[in-house]
Amino acid sequence: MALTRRQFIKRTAALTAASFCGVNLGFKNEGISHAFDVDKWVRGSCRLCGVGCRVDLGLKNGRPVALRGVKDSRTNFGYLCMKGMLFYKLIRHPDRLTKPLYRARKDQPFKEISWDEALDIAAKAFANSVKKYGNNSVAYYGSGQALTEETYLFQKVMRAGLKTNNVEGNPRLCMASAVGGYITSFGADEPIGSYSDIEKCHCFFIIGSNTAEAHPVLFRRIMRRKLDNPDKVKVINADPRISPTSRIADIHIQFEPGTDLALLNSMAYVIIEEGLYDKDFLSNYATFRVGKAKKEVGFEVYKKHLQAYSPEKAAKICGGNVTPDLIREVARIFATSPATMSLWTMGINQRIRGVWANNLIHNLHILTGQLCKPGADSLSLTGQPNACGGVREAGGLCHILPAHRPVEIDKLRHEVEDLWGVPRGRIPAKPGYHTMAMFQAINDGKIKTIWINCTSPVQSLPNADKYIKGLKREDCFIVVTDIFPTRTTEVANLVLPTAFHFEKTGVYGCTERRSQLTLKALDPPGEAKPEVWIVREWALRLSKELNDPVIKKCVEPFIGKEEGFELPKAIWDEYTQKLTKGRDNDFRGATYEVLMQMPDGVQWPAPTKEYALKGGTVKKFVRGLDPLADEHAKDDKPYQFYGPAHKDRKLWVWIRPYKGPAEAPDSQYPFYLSTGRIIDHWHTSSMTGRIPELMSANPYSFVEINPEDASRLGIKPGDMVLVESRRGKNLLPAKVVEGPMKGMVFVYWHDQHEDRMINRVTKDAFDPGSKEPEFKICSARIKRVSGPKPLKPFLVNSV
Ligand SMILES: Nc1nc2c(c(=O)[nH]1)N[C@H]1C(S)=C(S)[C@@H](COP(=O)(O)OP(=O)(O)OC[C@H]3O[C@@H](n4cnc5c(=O)[nH]c(N)nc54)[C@H](O)[C@@H]3O)O[C@H]1N2
Ligand SMILES: Nc1nc2c(c(=O)[nH]1)N[C@H]1C(S)=C(S)[C@@H](COP(=O)(O)OP(=O)(O)OC[C@H]3O[C@@H](n4cnc5c(=O)[nH]c(N)nc54)[C@H](O)[C@@H]3O)O[C@H]1N2
Ligand code: SF4
Ligand SMILES: [Mo]
Repeated sequence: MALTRRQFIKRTAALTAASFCGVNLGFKNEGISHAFDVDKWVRGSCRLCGVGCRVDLGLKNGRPVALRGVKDSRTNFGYLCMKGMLFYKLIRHPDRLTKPLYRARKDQPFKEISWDEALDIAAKAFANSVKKYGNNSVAYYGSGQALTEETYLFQKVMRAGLKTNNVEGNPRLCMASAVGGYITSFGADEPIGSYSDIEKCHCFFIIGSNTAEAHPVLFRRIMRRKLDNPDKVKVINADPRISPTSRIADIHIQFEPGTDLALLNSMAYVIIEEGLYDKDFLSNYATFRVGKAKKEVGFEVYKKHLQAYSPEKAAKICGGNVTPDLIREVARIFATSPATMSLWTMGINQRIRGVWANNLIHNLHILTGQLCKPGADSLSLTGQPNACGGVREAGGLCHILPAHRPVEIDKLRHEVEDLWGVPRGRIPAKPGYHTMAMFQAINDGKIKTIWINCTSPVQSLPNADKYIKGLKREDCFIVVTDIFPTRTTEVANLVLPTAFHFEKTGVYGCTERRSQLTLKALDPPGEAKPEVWIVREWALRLSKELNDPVIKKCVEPFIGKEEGFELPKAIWDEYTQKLTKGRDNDFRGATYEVLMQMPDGVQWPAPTKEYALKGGTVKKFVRGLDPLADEHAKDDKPYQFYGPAHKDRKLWVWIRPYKGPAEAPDSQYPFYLSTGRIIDHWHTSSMTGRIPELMSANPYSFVEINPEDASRLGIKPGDMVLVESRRGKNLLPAKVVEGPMKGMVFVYWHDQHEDRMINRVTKDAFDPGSKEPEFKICSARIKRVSGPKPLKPFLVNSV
């Protein structure tokens, strides 16, 4: 789909109007601040997406009244999207949880209890499970939205205190495939480059990402780059669905869900066939690999593998609008542009071949040398504000300890035990349950007590009904820490109210290795408490219950610290000064003191204070730009790939064959069902559903259907449609739109109403490597049930 320039500008203008507010181009921050009647501004980060926009919260008589973007921030330059402008309304929201609530049985009503009682109950529940069923009967399930200090402390107490690696979180549903891709392709997690490559990029390859709605401010930067240089800059969008992102694309590649592995291999085929690869880059920095044993093979073997993906063959696999010529064209643009940047999110990660799809994108960058130079990068966009900082870096998944240390490596595990001052052998050598295995273990009665923090798995897990059964078991004790009632508080025994963003201090680390501090601006409502206080107090009681001084030892450095600032600061100091020392995310320079001086935080690695005060590292692995590349240099080459997972210090080009989705359409369930996001809502809508401006824009979810399919099935806009899979069904209003390709429907997953919770329909198959579920593809059938019906928005509003 090639757009004319006029069409392009028209669509872009419409999109801009719809997607943004508070874009104060040309004003100074002082100008903006005068527009609001506030007493003071407190600096922090946006609570919502992984872009990591920098904000100031405005207070008037101690109440939050406004948010503004920070003009000096190199992330958002003062821009904010609508959600980012409005989340301050949650801070004093009347639905906030304000008291600890408890019920011994899930069929009883909750009653209010004191913190003393609540912490005792939580400690006894975990201690009793451990005594009766062993250390693997307890678990923590956390979030890429928890502060780094929170995730770090939870996982420390679980691993070294309770001797279990059952530490997981929602990034498993989200970024796990990207982690797997970075480690296997580059030897180190997280992107090499930064957002600042956008302003130097000539070809944007956006695949499986609806950047316009999911990363709106970043999309704004991409759009401006394109608008300012309409001929010089090309945008290629690859997605089975036309989304608002496609509207700035010169080329939109539309293919059957799951077939992009064939497309990416075919682009590599063209690059090699036409000699568009960078021979010097390859011979200096790359090797070719295959299989589980990561066997090194020659270029010829790789070329032979690609024979199955000639454009003619791949176009047949891909379907949609994919032709051999289209594949050749995009491969040429990708390879020959002065600087190419790939951007992707869940269309790539949430797949049973998510890691492979990531590898195949990296392959294209390695083959063409579109890496490390200005404007070129293979940049996976992170969804949540702290999936990188808190979970990927600080030890929030069952197989990784803080600072990118795999649990299974004895030397690294012992290093952590020594740094924590706990006996060697305290942390088990075996990774714990990954997310899907963890919830299966609850179904099977193996996990008896779980702490769920800052996430709502009842709504966000695939094939949810299957796992809700387990969560409802009376023999599984569930502690939930949240700020609002949710579908998950409905299955809890103990609900603990926590402080929200700006009611506590701590760090978020976004997509581009950038960590930013948010300062406490006001007290939490009622008796809500910061998580770091809750974990410390719980651990002290747990230590007594189990008569185990090592548990106390885990929180000893933090005893007596004031919870609003001193406590998170002490945790951050321990993590950065001790745990990141000598690691690829060495962050000793980024102290609270430094972070407080920076308008937009620091990018790791940043080993010293002086270096951190300059902002940190914009490009990893590049000599002169990355202090660790200089420190670890083994020769005089400009790039030094010192990532801990590749001892050969090379980038790996992978042989990864095409494999389709776990469940493809058939005669009974003839449609592809995919799910995702809308600009105004955040995930389960527990937050955005409570902001009237956002809720009235999208009061309920709907199903997008291609006009051809709709007309064939007699479905008109607004009609009620049954969307059904082998697992469950939803009843949703139809939106007939030139969005999903023919044979595909797309459903938004924010709605909490039981008829519109699409995870009752999705499939829980997952990638064997990353264990990330395939939210993006399953098969379904659709049927018109009635004409339009008035629908009421729904939120769980009590516990
Ligand atoms: N407004 C808003 N923004 C958010 C969030 C939110 O809830 N709301 N959540 C944040 C989080 S945690 C995340 S992870 C990100 C997610 O950000 P995105 O991944 O950009 O958003 P999604 O809507 O989940 O899916 C993106 C696209 O994947 C496409 N897709 C489906 N199947 C395939 C396929 O087989 N191949 C390819 N190439 N593409 C496919 C879909 O058509 C869809 O357009 O958003 C973050 N930002
Ligand atoms: N069908 C489908 N399902 C999906 C996806 C998809 O694309 N399709 N995407 C998946 C992805 S990528 C993700 S990341 C997950 C996200 O799924 P979830 O993490 O389950 O969704 P959220 O609504 O972000 O849940 C965050 C919770 O934290 C609470 N909260 C807010 N602030 C705080 C705080 O300071 N402390 C505490 N303790 N709680 C707080 C909120 O009220 C909310 O209940 O969903 C996954 N599920
Ligand atoms: S783009 Fe993301 S980080 Fe920026 S204001 Fe919007 S939700 Fe917040
Ligand atoms: Mo996510």
